[in-house]
This record gives sequence, C-alpha cells and structure tokens, in this order.
Amino acid sequence: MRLCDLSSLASLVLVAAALPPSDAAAKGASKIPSTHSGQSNGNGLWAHAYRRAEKLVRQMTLEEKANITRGYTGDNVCAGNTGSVPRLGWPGMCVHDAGNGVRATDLVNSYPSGIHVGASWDRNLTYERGLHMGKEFKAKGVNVPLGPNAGPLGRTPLGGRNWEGFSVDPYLSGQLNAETITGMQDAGVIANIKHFIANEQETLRRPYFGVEAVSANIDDKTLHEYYLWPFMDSVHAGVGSVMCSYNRINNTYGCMNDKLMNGILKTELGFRGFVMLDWNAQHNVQSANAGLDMVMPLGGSWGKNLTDAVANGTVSESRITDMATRIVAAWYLAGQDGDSFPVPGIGLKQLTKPHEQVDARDPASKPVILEGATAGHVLVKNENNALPFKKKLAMISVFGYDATIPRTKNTDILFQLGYTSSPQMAQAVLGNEAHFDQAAKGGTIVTGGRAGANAPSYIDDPLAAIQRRARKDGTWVNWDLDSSNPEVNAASEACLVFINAIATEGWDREGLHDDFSDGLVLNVAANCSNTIVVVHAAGTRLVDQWIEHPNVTAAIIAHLPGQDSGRALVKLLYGEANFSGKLPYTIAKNESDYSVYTPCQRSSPDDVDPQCDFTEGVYLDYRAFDANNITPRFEFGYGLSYTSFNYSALSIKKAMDLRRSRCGDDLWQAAAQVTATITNSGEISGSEVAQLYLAIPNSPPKQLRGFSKLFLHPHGSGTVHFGLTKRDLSVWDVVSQSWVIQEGEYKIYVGASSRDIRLTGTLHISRA
Ligand SMILES: *[C@@H]1O[C@H](CO)[C@@H](O)[C@H](O)[C@H]1NC(C)=O
Ligand SMILES: *[C@@H]1O[C@H](CO)[C@@H](O)[C@H](O)[C@H]1NC(C)=O
Ligand SMILES: *[C@@H]1O[C@H](CO)[C@@H](O)[C@H](O)[C@H]1NC(C)=O
Ligand SMILES: *[C@@H]1O[C@H](CO)[C@@H](O)[C@H](O)[C@H]1NC(C)=O
Ligand SMILES: *[C@@H]1O[C@H](CO)[C@@H](O)[C@H](O)[C@H]1NC(C)=O
Ligand SMILES: *[C@@H]1O[C@H](CO)[C@@H](O)[C@H](O)[C@H]1NC(C)=O
Ligand SMILES: *[C@@H]1O[C@H](CO)[C@@H](O)[C@H](O)[C@H]1NC(C)=O
Ligand SMILES: *[C@@H]1O[C@H](CO)[C@@H](O)[C@H](O)[C@H]1NC(C)=O
Ligand SMILES: *[C@@H]1O[C@H](CO)[C@@H](O)[C@H](O)[C@H]1NC(C)=O
Ligand SMILES: CC(=O)N[C@H]1CO[C@H](CO)[C@@H](O)[C@@H]1O
Repeated sequence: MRLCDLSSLASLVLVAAALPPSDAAAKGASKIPSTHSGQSNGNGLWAHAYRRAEKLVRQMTLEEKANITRGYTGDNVCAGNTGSVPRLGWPGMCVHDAGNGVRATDLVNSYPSGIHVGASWDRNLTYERGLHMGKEFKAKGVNVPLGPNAGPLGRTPLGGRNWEGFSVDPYLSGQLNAETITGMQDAGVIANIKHFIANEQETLRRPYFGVEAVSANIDDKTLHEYYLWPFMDSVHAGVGSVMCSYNRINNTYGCMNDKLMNGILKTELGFRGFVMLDWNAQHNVQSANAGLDMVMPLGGSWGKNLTDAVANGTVSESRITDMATRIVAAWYLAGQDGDSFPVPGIGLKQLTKPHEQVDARDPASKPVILEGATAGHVLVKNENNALPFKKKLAMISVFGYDATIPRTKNTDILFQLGYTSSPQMAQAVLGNEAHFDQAAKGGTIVTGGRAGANAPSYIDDPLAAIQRRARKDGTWVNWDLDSSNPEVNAASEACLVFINAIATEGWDREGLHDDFSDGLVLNVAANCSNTIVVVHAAGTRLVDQWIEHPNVTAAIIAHLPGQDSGRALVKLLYGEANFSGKLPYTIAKNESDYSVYTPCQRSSPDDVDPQCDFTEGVYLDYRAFDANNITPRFEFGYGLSYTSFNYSALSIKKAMDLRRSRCGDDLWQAAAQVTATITNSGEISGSEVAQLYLAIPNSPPKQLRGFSKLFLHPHGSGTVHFGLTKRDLSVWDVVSQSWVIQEGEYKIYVGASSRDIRLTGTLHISRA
C-alpha cells in the first residue's frame, strides 16, 4: 500500500493554518499517543512465520497440502474444522463464530456487540475486548474466531447484520477493527476479517432456487475509498485471515473473484494470510486460482478435485503450496505451535451430551465487559435535568417488553440441534419465541441474532438491576411489561419505557421503527410527565414518533450491551457512570432521508440475475445528509453528556516529510498532527469523544479522519491528538491506480459531532 502521485508530489508543499490562530503550536509538537493498532503490518512477524511455515509445508505431500485447505466434521460443534496432517503432527484448526463471544457453548461471556463498541469510540476498550474475547476462544480450543466484521458497513440502514460491525463509517470501522484484530491475535487466535466484500444486504445474499446472489456493482473509486478502507486497516494490523463473501461483485462471486482476492487483497494490499470461504459460498476449482485458500465447512470433493486439477494442469502445485503455506503461516503468527494451545475444539462439545466443563472465563475480563456495556449507551435527549437521578427516588415505574430477561436461555443449544435459517430460529436464539417482528417482544435483547451472537453467562436485565437499586434506596417500583397502554401511578417520579429493535443474520429489517413500541411510549408519556425511553437497538432506530413529546424528558439509545446490560444502565441513570457514547451512524427524521434505504430486490419475478448498482458512491449516511443539506434527527457522532466541554487551541502541524513525499512512500506515514484542548466546563466528571472531520477536495463535505476520547474531571483540561496519515489525505485515482494527495485546500473540523463543529482550520497543499 503505497502512495503514488504521478504528477510529482515531490514538489507539493503543505501549509497549515488553524483558525482562529492559537498559541498552542508548541504543545502541538507533542507525540501522537501510541495506540495498539497500526503499530505495523506485522511484516517482521509474518516473515518469521513464513520461514517456519515454508519449512513445515515443504515436508507435506500434495494430498496433505490439499487436505488442510478443506473442512471436516469433527467430534465438536466448531463451525468448521480444517483437515490435519497426522504424519507431521499438524493438528488442524477449529474455526468458529463469532462477534461478541464464543458461540454455541457454555461457560463463556457475552461482550457488547459491534455496534455498541462502535458507539463507545474507545480504542483501548475495543482492544481490551478483542484481547479478552480472544482468550476465551483460545481456552475453548478455537484457532480462528470468525470475526471481526468490516462488511456490511451499512449501506442500507435495514441491513440485518449492520450491528455486527462497528459503524457505517469506514474510518471508524477500520480503526476499531484494527484494535480488535490486534487484541485477538495478542491473545493467540487468528482473527478473521469478514465479509470480503460489499456484503451489504441479507436480501438475496446467496443463490437460491436458480436465482443468483445479488451483484454489488461498485466503481473502483467507491470500492477503495469506502468498502475496502477498513480492510486496509485490517491487513495493516496483520490480520491472519479474511472471509470472502456470498454476494457477487460486478457479477462475479466474491469467493471466485480473481480481481478482488488476488488483485486487490493479496497484491495491492499485500495480505499474507489465508482467504476462507463463507459457509458453502459459491466456488469451484478455479477459485483456488482466483485466490481462495480454504473451503468451509466441509471439503467434500474439494481436496480430491484440487489434486486432480494439479494432475491435469488446471491448478499449479505451487498454488496449493501457497494455500497451505498461508494457512500454516497464520497459525505460527498467532503462536499456536507451542504447548499452550489446547486441542482444537476441546471446549466445543455438544451440550446435550455428557461433556467436560471447559470454563473459558477469566475474572480479569469483568471490568472490560462492564465498562464496554456502559460505554456504548448514547444519551440523545435529556431535559429538565431528568438524568442523572437524584440519589433516592421514592417511586419509579417500569414499562415495556424489553425491561426483563427472556423466559428461556436456550440460545445456542437450539442452533446445535440443527435449527435452520428462519426468523423462528432468530426468535429462538434470542429466547423470544413469542413474537418476532421489528421488535423482539419476548424480553430484553443484549445481542442481535445468529452467527454474530453468543450465549451470555447470565443477563443482568434492566428491571433486575433497578430492583437491586430500589432495595438499597427504599424505592417503590411499579411495573407492567405487557400492556401497550399501562396504568401509570400518578406519583411516579420517573417512568422508564423499554423498547427494542432486533436484527439478525439472514434477514434485512422491515423498517426502522414499529407501531407497537411507539404506541407504548406515547401512551406512557400521555400519563407521566417524566418519561424516559430506553431503546435496545440492533441498528438504526428512528424516534420521531415521540422524541419531541414534552413528557419524554430523556431518551437513551442503549444498543446491544452484552450480559452486563442492566448494571451498566443503572450506573448511568444514577450518575455512578457518565454517558460518553456517540452515535456511529445517523438517526434520520424519516426513512426517506437516507440516500439508500431499501435493499436491492429482483427487478421482476422472472429476474434470476439481480443487480445492485452502488450509484450513490461514497455518499452514504452523514456524507449524504451533509451533501444534500438534510437535517437529521441526531447526526453521526452525536451524544449528550452530564457535563459540557469546551474546545480551544486548535493546532495543525505539518509533518516535516510531506514535502519530500514521493511515489512509493508508505501511505501510513504521518502527514500532519492536529491537536486541540478540551476543557470540562461542567460540574461532573466525564469523557468526551472529540472528532476530526476533513474536507478533501472533490469529496464529501466532511469525512471522519480522527477521534480521541479523553476523561476529564470538572474544570480539568487536556489535549487531544489526531495523527493524519498520508492515506487520510488521499483519494483513489482510477487512472494511475494509486492513492494521491491532491493540490488544494483541505478544511479541518474538530468538534463534538459531525454537525457540532467547534474548531476549524485549513491545510493548503500546493506546488512549491
Ligand atoms: C486429512 O485430515 C483429516 C481430518 O483431520 C485426517 O483424518 C486425515 O488423516 C488427513 N489426511 C491426510 C492425508 O493427512
Ligand atoms: C467493477 O466495475 C466497475 C465499472 O466498470 C469498475 O470501475 C470496477 O473496477 C470493477 N470492480 C471490480 C472489483 O471488478
Ligand atoms: C469437485 O468436482 C466435481 C466435478 O466437477 C463437482 O461436481 C464438485 O462440486 C466439486 N467439489 C467441490 C467441493 O468443489
Ligand atoms: C481438471 O480437473 C478438475 C478437477 O477434477 C476439473 O474440474 C477440470 O474440469 C479438469 N480440467 C480439465 C481440462 O480436464
Ligand atoms: C484500558 O482499558 C482497561 C480495561 O478497561 C483499563 O484497565 C486500562 O486502564 C485502560 N488503559 C488506558 C490507557 O486507558
Ligand atoms: C404530560 O403528563 C401529564 C401527567 O403527568 C399529563 O397531564 C399531560 O397531559 C401530559 N402531556 C401530554 C402532552 O401528553
Ligand atoms: C416518514 O414519513 C412517512 C410519510 O409521511 C410517514 O408515514 C412515517 O411515519 C414517517 N416516519 C417517521 C419515523 O416519522
Ligand atoms: C466555555 O465556553 C462558553 C461559551 O463559549 C463560555 O461561556 C465558558 O466560559 C467557557 N468555559 C470555560 C471553562 O472555558
Ligand atoms: C461520574 O461523575 C460523577 C460526578 O462527577 C463522579 O462522582 C463519578 O465518579 C463519575 N463516574 C465515572 C465512572 O467517571
Ligand atoms: C391509565 C390512564 O390513566 N390512562 C390515561 C392516559 O392518558 C390518556 C390521555 O390523556 C387517557 O385517555 C388515559 O385514560
């Protein structure tokens, strides 16, 4: 990944100006704090892993090499098991779901889901979550956890899997995916970034009944600047494996796509690990030539076909050697060769049969789970000092199906017993057999459905946590979780209404709000002047039916907190913890405000070749709201706090070496350093997520290119640092097939959200 400007970047000069001018230039020279991500692309580590892998693979026969590129049924419930090489003692690998903890087993923890982590904008917590989840996968004998997720990003807000990823914004997604990958691989497992690429909808995601999967038709510039961007960060972070996707891109299936797997991923990005098939995705023996390295879940005749293909010259033996080497190199990279790695799949036995208890939980992960649960809550409305509560409430009322625990924790046992892909399956996964439409009405949700989900140790639900607090404070608690028009005790000091919006792999959502839940909120608000709405949301959830109601004094988008949901919420309600989450997507006033709303459909009932043209380019979410001048309800990056923050002293310093930029330079080299001073101007301590948006010439009005989270005591101040790399300033040039920095004026915006800009400056890039 190199920078290349054919029109002689050598003579470009960068001039920085902060407006208004500030005296903070001296401070601006301070070093960008190191984060876990982006330390290196692991080149040194890969080189070492490759030397060892080549040595081992050299001893394998063709049949043995082909054997480790395919799946087998094991005596476990791993989503897949690779072949092994018993003759050389290579044990094979267990590959397994996924997103917020180890799926389909017991004695594990349920961490906040991707969207919740995205709302935290917290690099450190994201790394810690990856590390602690990774350790649980390792303890269970999982070599390759099937995550994290950089696609779907969320082209349509209805996307059934958007919640598995961190954000619709490629920069935020890329940063948090890199942290997660580094954390997981530091724990000794091989991260798997998925789904490569443009897996943006569940509708028509796979070929069925003679209808091909949808073809995502994306131009080269959009591909690079949007959908590929977080995969670049993932490769840079040294990710060991990539999962190719079910859909077609420009009419060629993801797992058969030479241009994407060989051309872009392995050659352009320099990915050195292995590409794994999404389960039963379209492929053939030519897929090996196109860059596919491993087939899942079962190989069937794949291994034999590969060896036959070598015999008849369709696939070269060196390609098979490369496939095996990539797989074994990733295994060495993660340190799985030593004695410390358990027998693959050891902790993933059928739960309904006698099995050893393999407890993967480490008490050290408790603060990571609780802080993670807290950090992804976003306060979007707070009037009349509704929150935080004063120390003791005399009476509180709780309403809504989402306040309490589902009746059954049957989570993944049903999955193991062979439940198939259906909405009923999703209900079962969530313990919500009773209802499934847009809301899961059988109980609180702490995750979305299917492959991205896992079973929690326990669910600390909101009502249980409220009751614990009530015992301490002597609060009288009323509740009615069933009625859509409940009676309200007029002496209630606060009425909490819990609703949700569910989503699951396999289906796109039918809408972004449901009448039952909205009606419930309105009915409570009609009779309670302090109505506080809590929305557990597996994706974007519109609030316009009630957000302006004068009795709705506060609203919290609580996302998908994982098993510590209730405890985290109650700490926030009572001010023991302080809101700092910000939306990693835009909440519109109306569905029709999104530049893309509906997933692509077949053009007619006879259409067997569905096409989806990504004609909107990079104009999605806030990029489109900004460009089209549409006022959202709550913009990207928005979130309230119990305190307030002042921004001052913007400083923009060019990195000395930009002047000397040449074709071939490292894209990750520093181009400019931006700093600002943030002051907690309120009376409550709290964290602020300061955001940097860049206006790149010939691009959307603003694009996120930096964020920094800072904890401040009342009246305290601190400096936020944003390091802009050459890549951050670049656009993809289709003609030269390279990243280029254009001449011109680059506006720099630093603020509390994408529309709450507090400081503005410019970078001028011009010929010397
Ligand atoms: C291929 O892998 C399977 C499953 O691990 C193993 O049983 C078999 O012996 C392997 N075949 C060879 C040729 O090593
Ligand atoms: C898809 O087609 C567009 C339009 O021809 C082209 O710009 C782009 O490079 C193609 N991408 C892939 C991966 O084939
Ligand atoms: C192997 O080849 C046969 C014959 O071409 C084909 O039917 C089968 O699907 C192939 N198996 C795999 C796993 O690709
Ligand atoms: C070579 O073998 C592969 C695997 O059996 C098969 O798919 C392919 O059609 C064969 N090609 C030729 C030219 O025989
Ligand atoms: C990172 O997060 C962990 C876990 O929450 C915490 O213990 C640690 O202090 C944090 N480190 C920094 C530098 O914030
Ligand atoms: C607000 O709640 C009070 C009851 O506490 C009720 O009298 C009033 O009508 C409500 N306001 C609206 C606009 O519904
Ligand atoms: C969006 O507008 C349509 C048509 O006016 C309306 O039916 C719908 O309720 C609106 N959605 C929201 C969330 O207000
Ligand atoms: C913060 O900014 C506001 C408005 O700009 C100003 O009134 C206030 O004095 C500032 N507070 C601090 C601590 O700088
Ligand atoms: C939240 O703010 C309150 C009031 O300043 C403070 O007592 C508490 O320690 C803060 N909690 C956290 C987790 O920062
Ligand atoms: C149970 C109860 O008091 N419901 C009332 C809520 O408010 C509406 C509108 O004011 C009344 O019609 C209900 O009777």
